[in-house]
Amino acid sequence: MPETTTKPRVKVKPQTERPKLYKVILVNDDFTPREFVVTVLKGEFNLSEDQAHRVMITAHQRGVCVVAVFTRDVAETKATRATDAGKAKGYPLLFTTEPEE
Ligand code: TYC
Repeated sequence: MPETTTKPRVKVKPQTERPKLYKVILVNDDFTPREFVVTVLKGEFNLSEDQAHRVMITAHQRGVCVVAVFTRDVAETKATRATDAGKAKGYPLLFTTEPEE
């Protein structure tokens, strides 16, 4: 009689769970100069002049624009630093964060 072996039916959780990602969102306002928004986008998010200009114009026309996605800590730190850069100049420039679905 051949011996039978049974495999244990155990689901193994993947060892490397992907961290949840967060969007950094640029919010339009009526006061911050366009060129300043572009400067902040380039400085804090390493966007090129062209990318920064497109993001700024999209927020200007539609109200908001996703700048980039990061892990939670990085997204919150960058959004805070970018918002503070506007505050330091007396502008109401606002960056928020939101979890990705
Ligand atoms: N709406 C601003 C202006 O006309 C420019 C601007 C664009 C401000 C995008 C904020 O997120 C923003 N000066």
